[in-house]
Parts: sequence; structure tokens; C-alpha cells
Amino acid sequence: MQFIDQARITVRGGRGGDGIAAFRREKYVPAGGPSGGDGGNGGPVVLEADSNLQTLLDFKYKRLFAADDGRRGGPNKCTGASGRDLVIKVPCGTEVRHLSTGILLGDLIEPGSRLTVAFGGRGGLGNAHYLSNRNRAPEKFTEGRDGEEWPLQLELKLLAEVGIIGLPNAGKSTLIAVLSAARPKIADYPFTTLVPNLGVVRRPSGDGTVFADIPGLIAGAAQGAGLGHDFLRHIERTRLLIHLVDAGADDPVGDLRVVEKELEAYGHGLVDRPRVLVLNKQELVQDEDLPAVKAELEAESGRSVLCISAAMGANLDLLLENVWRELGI
Ligand SMILES: Nc1nc2c(ncn2[C@@H]2O[C@H](COP(=O)(O)OP(=O)(O)OP(=O)(O)O)[C@@H](O)[C@H]2O)c(=O)[nH]1
Ligand SMILES: [Mg+2]
Repeated sequence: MQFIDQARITVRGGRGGDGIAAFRREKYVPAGGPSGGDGGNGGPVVLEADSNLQTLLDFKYKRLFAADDGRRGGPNKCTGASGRDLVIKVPCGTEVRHLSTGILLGDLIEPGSRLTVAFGGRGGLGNAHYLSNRNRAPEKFTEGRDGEEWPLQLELKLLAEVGIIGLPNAGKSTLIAVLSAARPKIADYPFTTLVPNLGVVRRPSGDGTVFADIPGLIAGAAQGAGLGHDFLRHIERTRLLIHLVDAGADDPVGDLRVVEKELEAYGHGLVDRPRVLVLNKQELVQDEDLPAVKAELEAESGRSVLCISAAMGANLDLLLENVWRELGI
């Protein structure tokens, strides 16, 4: 499933440091001459592709990225220090465009690849530069230039590997919220989720896998009922489905059938997609009744069923272990 993650940022190179006017004053050196140094250059802003990042979420909160300014020149023809490069890490596959014109500035695909998006301003010249035969004591110096400033549009195409499906209210959004940093709306009524929510779940290796919480499916979704139709199309490209069944529902087995039927009706090989069947809200069933509910679902589906509670955080490790195993990672 492909989603586009977008962010708008402004990048600004550092301002160049000013040159200065100064004169050499030293014992036994009369009329030592102009010695004002140049300002340092402002630092550039550089984007760098980093394979540890998966989303542009970090840019939702911080918008302006400004590199350091260059320092003023010093006496004795000392050039001021240049501003340091400001390196901003972005996920691999980030496209960088100029915001208003849409011109593509670069595509950061390979880990470690870099793109300078704003150059720093040049440092000004000190008065030592203006020494000439006609003017032995120039007072002139120049100021540093401003760095470039550009509004940018970052765009990342995300591929969700795992889709979370189930009837409305099964707890899909709750699950993605406890597994990842995603914060979708959660409520005890159906159709809370209207568009897919993405969350990045950390694997033990530290890398992330993108999960998608899909709006609830209902009977007839494959024919376009409810919100399910569009979203079935989305999950076509996931590698694995987590099918959540609400243990507190009147008829969990009936609920399971509804979703199975929709997957079948939709076609495109969705029913054959690797699937982890999960009974959520396990604490809503009496402990002694849980094995029976589980057995019924297993008999109906021919799959083994994992009992969890997304809200209480029970058996989530077990669920993820299953997911990584199914994905072969
Ligand atoms: N008791 C209990 N309640 C849960 C659990 N997981 C989710 N819920 C509750 O179930 C309700 C529905 O949760 P959501 O996560 O919004 O369900 P959803 O599947 O995303 O629903 P839609 O977006 O409408 O399809 C909320 O009131 C949750 O607090 C659980 O493990 N135990
Ligand atoms: Mg939801």
C-alpha cells in the first residue's frame, strides 16, 4: 500500500560574517597598514538520506532549519570561522521540491546521499583587501551576505507492509496506537477511522516496518458499502494482514465470516494473503470461556488464533513475533 507523506519546511543558509576595518599596531612598525580580516562564510543546509528514518513525521513540528552564521573577521587579517553545515536527516526516497514552483531539486534515494538545499552567504571583506597605492589606509570593508532561503516541499512515498483489518470498532486504531507512535482517533463507535492511519513499528533490529490501520470493513464492502471498498484496494499491496476480531462482540465467529467473505468477494488474491488472526479485547471474555471462543474461531478459519488485548497491552510481544516471522524478518 502506498501512501504519500509530505512536509513543508523552510531552509536558510547562514549569513556570512562581516569583514572588519582594523590597522596593524605593533611596536617598531610605524604605519602598519590595514589588517582587518574577512568574515567567514555562512553554513549551508544539507539534506542527507538516512535508512533509519521511515517517515517525515519529525518535520510536522519543526519547520525552519537555519544553519550557523559565519563569524566576523578579526584583526591581523584573521578570517572569521565559517558557519558549520546544518545536516538534516531525511528518510531514503525523499523527493525534494521547491514549494511554489514544484521544481524537483533532488531525490534522496541511496542511504548517505546528500543534497545542498541552501548555500550560506559569503563572508564580507576586511579592509586589508582594499589596500592600494592610492589609499594606504582604507577604512572600507564589506558586510557578509545573507544566506539563501528556500521553502521546500518534501515528499516520501511510503509502502505499508502490514494492514490491520476487521469490523468497525474491533480495536484496529487502538492496536496501531500501542504498537507505534501513530495517534489516530479512537472511540467506541463504528467508523471512527475514515482514512488509513500509518504507524512505524520498530523491529528488534531497530529498523521500522510500516503498519496501516484501515477503516472498518462491513458486509458488502467489496460492492462498495461503507468505507471498505477503497481501502480494500489499498491493502492489496500489503504483504501481511492482521485480522482483528472483537472478543466482546455478540458473535465473534459471525464477525470473522463477514470479513472473510468480503476479502473473498473482492478477489485480487486478498484471501490468500498471509494473515494473522487475532482475538482482541480478550479481557471482555471470562477466563474460563476464552478457550472455547478461541477454539470456535480456529475451527471456522482453520488458522491458529492469538488472543490479545490492545487496550491492556496483553500479548502484544507475541503478536509482533508472529508478524516478524510471517514477514520473514
Ligand atoms: N476492553 C477493550 N476495549 C478495547 C480494546 N481495544 C480497543 N478497545 C476499545 O474499542 C473501541 C474501538 O476502538 P478503535 O481502536 O477505535 O476501533 P477501530 O477498529 O479502529 O474502529 P473503526 O475505526 O471505527 O473501524 C474503543 O472504545 C477502544 O477503547 C481492548 O483490548 N479491550
Ligand atoms: Mg479506527
